[in-house]
Amino acid sequence: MQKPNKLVIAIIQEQDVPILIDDLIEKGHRVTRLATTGGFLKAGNTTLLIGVREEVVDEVFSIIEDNCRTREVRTTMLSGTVPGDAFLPYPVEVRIGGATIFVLDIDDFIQI
Ligand code: 2BA
Repeated sequence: MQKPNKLVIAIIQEQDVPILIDDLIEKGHRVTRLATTGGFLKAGNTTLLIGVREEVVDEVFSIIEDNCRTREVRTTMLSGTVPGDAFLPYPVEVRIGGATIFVLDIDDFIQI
């Protein structure tokens, strides 16, 4: 195996995880799944760590694009008021995903 030199970090919705991971593995990629929580919605999501060679980063993007959908979510937020006062709930509609992706350079890759 050639050493990966890019780390793709992809934050995706939980509904898209099983099919996306199957597709990545089927196409020969290695992936680690982390259970994470979005800061805004405070709801569960999934972060994938995918170490790859630079030349296949675009292929990974298109696998993610093929398997991750955008969804509208209705939720209730609480308005911030002065401490000790009541919080007022108000509805918001939020568009999530398909995926939020970061690509980092890998300085070194060691397996012991
Ligand atoms: P959450 O932080 O729970 O955000 C869920 C969705 O809420 C976001 O979808 C966006 O549509 C909306 N949202 C987030 N922050 C907002 C704000 N301050 N005001 C109004 N609306 C806001 P996505 O943008 O698709 O993000 C999905 C998840 O990806 C996020 O979940 C977070 O876990 C992660 N994420 C997105 N951008 C990030 C970033 N720059 N750094 C780290 N994580 C990020």
